[in-house]
Amino acid sequence: MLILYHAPRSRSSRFVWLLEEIAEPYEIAYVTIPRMDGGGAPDASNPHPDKKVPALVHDDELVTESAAIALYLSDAFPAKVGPAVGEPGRGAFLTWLAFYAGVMEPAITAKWRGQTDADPQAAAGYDAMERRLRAALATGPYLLGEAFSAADVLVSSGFHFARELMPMGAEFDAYLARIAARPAFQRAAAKDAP
Ligand SMILES: N[C@@H](CCC(=O)N[C@@H](CS)C(=O)NCC(=O)O)C(=O)O
Repeated sequence: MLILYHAPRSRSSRFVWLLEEIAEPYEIAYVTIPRMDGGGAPDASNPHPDKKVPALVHDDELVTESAAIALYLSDAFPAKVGPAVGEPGRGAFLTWLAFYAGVMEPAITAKWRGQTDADPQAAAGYDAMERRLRAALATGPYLLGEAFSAADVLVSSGFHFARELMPMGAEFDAYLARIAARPAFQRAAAKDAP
């Protein structure tokens, strides 16, 4: 049994999408979280140790942290959303998952806090992120080339969540259009709608 603990319009939304891409049976357990507007509250039914989302439970195994969940699902359902150990592209796949968590999230947060305007180190971090994304998507169509993967779910979700904080340009617009055309993305968006 695969259960996603999910709060709509949050970091767990992308896992509705990833699970739709995987197309294996899953359940969504809706939980509340504290929201930026002061609404919401931690939910006692959420197994996440910090009551955050996403949290995934698979056959009694709890996985938290978006990059870990993406890798767990990719490995649990081989040949669907990422290369397995020993397959070509595995190195790039792991790199993008870690890049999302270790480079993109901090860079986006720095931009949101206005630190990229005031702190040269924060600005350099953001610029480095932008360069890597631009270079990858100049060849595309996806981060791993022809093959769509869970890395695209994480990386593109940064754009969907806060487009104004992300780099602008034709290669990004084309990438997001390709993503938006995916049936699994559309099914997930409908499920996540208010
Ligand atoms: N690093 C975690 C971050 C999870 C996270 O911060 N989720 C937010 C929703 S977007 C949350 O649950 N916030 C509620 C809280 O902080 O209590 C991940 O990527 O999975």
